[in-house]
Amino acid sequence: MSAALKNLDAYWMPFTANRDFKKKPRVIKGASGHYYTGSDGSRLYDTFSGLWTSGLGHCHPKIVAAVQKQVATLDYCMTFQVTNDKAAALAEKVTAMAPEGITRCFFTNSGSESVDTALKIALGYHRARGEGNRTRLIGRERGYHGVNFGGMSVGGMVPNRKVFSANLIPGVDHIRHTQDLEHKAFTRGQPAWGAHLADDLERLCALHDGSNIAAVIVEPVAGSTGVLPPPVGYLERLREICDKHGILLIFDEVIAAFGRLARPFGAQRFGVMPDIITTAKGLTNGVIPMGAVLVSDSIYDAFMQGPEHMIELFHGYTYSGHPVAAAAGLATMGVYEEEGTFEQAAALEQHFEDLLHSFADHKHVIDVRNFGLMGAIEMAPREGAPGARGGEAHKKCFWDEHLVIRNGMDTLQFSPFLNSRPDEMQKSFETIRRVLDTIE
Ligand code: PXG
Ligand code: PLP
Repeated sequence: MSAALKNLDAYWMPFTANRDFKKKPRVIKGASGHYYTGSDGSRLYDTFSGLWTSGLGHCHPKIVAAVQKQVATLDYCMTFQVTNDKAAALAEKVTAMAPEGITRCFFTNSGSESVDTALKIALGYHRARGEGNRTRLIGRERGYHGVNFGGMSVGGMVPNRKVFSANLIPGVDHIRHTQDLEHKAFTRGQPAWGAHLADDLERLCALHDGSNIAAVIVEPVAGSTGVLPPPVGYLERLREICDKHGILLIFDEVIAAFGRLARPFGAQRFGVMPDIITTAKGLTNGVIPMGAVLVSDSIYDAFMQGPEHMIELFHGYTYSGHPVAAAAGLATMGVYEEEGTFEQAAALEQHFEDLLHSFADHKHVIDVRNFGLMGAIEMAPREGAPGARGGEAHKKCFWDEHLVIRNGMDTLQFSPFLNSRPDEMQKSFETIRRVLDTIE
């Protein structure tokens, strides 16, 4: 074992079973294209594009070069009352790719920060327009909006909320989730059943009076809780109800944006326009942490009042619009365009869907879901040991098959590269099948 690996004691790992992990650590020391290099020198295929982050593959030469150049040109400058050329250029680029009407861009460093920023913008917007009574925020069960207090509160991941239950922000409610094995197990793409589940928002509008609600936040396709594509007509219905009650609709596109749904933004794929979009991950291909919140002119304009020398929104991060992150973002957008990445992603969808759904007959599998290049295979939990099957699959893939897969409990999630090779994609699923066959 190398010196670094002997010293894992100091390292408190995020979202990891630390004690179990440290008995036999899985450590990556390099990457190139679609493969990682393990600490033992092994080559591992990555079925998750990092953590939904790296759709172009790892260490893309154009992004690497842009970062190297930027870090030697302008490593940092504050973006409060000063800014840098790269942040300004990236804001222009990203809003040009956004759905019509989405015209302004606020930078953060992560999805969690994007979500908390978006919630604050929504509250500030209503107050600026004289509707300060609109304070309530609505999320959805099984939603994931990061781990900061705002995002955790509107989120619907039970284990993430449990310990902090008494400290979640007040004034938050949740509409019900859209998962239902009885009505839509093994659906390919968007389920036909379930548009009516959006009417749960009307229930909350009736309970609180819609005039007290500031915003509704949903992922267009729920990602972290096991890939839940929206039922046909569901997002349209949410939009309608929000319009009826004057509520802002926030799409959390931390996963969905930048090609995962074969468009710059998920909103464009579904043809449903939110008022605010949160992003991160694919904004820089995961190379440098960065997020962005995109809003319409009307939201931005609502803040632009009062004395001109005064700050309009008392919010921002030390690293908002970091020049090296912005350079990575600009290079990433350049590659998406030059390589036709979103078209490549579209062309892979059918193959991906077929491979996923070939698991429908497997003895452990109780559901398969997919949309765009997001997919999930859900296994039944082992009696008395939920999560054990998924965990075992993950470890076997890593150690025995040199394959990095992602499991949330017993659901295997897939986020293939937007430029995957069809044969490698196929091989990875053949391997997973072999592994599932060996698991009790
Ligand atoms: N919103 C959404 C929709 C996300 O998917 C976040 C916010 C938070 O982003 P940061 O950058 O703060 O992590 C995310 C992040 C998984 C998994 O296994 C997904 C995420 C994070 C961790 C695990 O699917 N998504
Ligand atoms: N804590 C302290 C003491 C700080 O000075 C700052 C920023 O200046 C923060 C927290 C917030 O850090 P960031 O802007 O990186 O989110």
